Amino acid sequence: MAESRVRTPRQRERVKEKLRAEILEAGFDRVGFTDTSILKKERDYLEKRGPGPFEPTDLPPRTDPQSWLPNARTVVCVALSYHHPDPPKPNGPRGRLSKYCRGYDYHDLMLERLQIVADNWKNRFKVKSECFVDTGPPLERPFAQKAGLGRVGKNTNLIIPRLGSWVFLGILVTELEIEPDSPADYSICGSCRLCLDACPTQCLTEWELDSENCLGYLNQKFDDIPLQHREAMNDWLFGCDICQDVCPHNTRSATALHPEFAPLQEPGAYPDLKKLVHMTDQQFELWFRPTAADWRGPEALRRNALVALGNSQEEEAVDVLLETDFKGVLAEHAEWAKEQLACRFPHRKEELLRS
Ligand code: B12
Repeated sequence: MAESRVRTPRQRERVKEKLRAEILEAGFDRVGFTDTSILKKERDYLEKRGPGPFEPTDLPPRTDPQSWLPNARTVVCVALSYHHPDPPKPNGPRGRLSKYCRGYDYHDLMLERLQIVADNWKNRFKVKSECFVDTGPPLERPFAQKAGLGRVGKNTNLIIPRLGSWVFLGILVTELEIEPDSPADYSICGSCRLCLDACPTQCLTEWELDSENCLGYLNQKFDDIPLQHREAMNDWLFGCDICQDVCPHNTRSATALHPEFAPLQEPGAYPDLKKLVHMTDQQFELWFRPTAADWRGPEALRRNALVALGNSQEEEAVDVLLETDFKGVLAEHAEWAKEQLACRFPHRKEELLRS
């Protein structure tokens, strides 16, 4: 391997900085390197806690880079900012997508960029590498912290100086030996508890998230939204940004660095709820397929739109609900929404309860 020819620490540093520059050039905002030792604290924690929803169930590989690639020498962690300011919310009954799924899907985009680096190293250094963006075992946040990219905050998100927590993470594990960076070990949240207090379902305790009660999970799960969380869902259609919106580290974070994550024309940041409840499968394909809000299919979004209608302060929401007959899971959510609106707009109560 090319790296083994490099002898002095200074030379190793120079090679590392050259490689870092190349990876940044491939289309990332931050790059950090760490060794392939097991994350012991996280391994013990996961063993006690078990797997949560949407997490891999095979626990040992999550913290062990050697299991991702035999002969792995280095874990390369990358971050890419997706922050764009909230556009003004148009009038009428509207929902809200969280920032991470308003633009193009980060998975494909980041994997493509990481693969360019992996292919390049394969040709130049004859080394194998594997790439991950939510797509495999790695526990991405703790590895990114160990590679010096930033610190995990009380809201459990990785917070990077000047970028805040509005970043996607990815990992490339490689046979190439690269000098590790120092882990980020500064303190980050102090006594602040804005995120803990702002969460409408109170699913955060310091540095720990109860996923089953996180709106970002509830609006992505199948079947019904538990009754006790429907009001808390407010207008969130997919994901939730509340614990990041209130974070002081995010008030001055870099913005609009990458046009690929700016809200698309459709569905946009605030989808029209009328359009969403009537959305055909073809329209779903057209509007949501390019984004990261597509993976649960159209029915979850229609259901969430009904909950958002029930939480709407706009009287037009009543007309949208009266226009259509809903079936299955949707029918029950439509009934709930009608009851909510009947309380909010008592002069429409009879119409709503008759329908
Ligand atoms: C499953 C998952 C979810 C689940 C569960 C989230 C969670 N907090 O675990 C749900 C659907 C709820 C979710 C929501 C979101 N997600 Co998500 N998610 C994942 C995924 C696929 C796995 C995460 C996982 O394994 N969690 C399990 C817990 C145990 O691990 P962890 O939080 O990563 O690490 C913690 C533990 O190790 C813990 N820990 C370790 N030792 C110890 C010891 C003690 C005593 C304690 C208390 C804790 C502790 O501290 C770590 C930091 O929280 C990752 C991608 C990946 N492969 O890592 C993306 C990922 C974490 N998600 C991401 C994003 C963007 C989001 C959302 C912002 C999307 C949105 N707007 O709705 C929200 C954020 C919610 C939040 N506050 O965390 C990004 C996070 C980027 C960042 N800056 O941190 C990731 C990395 C995807 C990516 N490739 O960019 N997500």
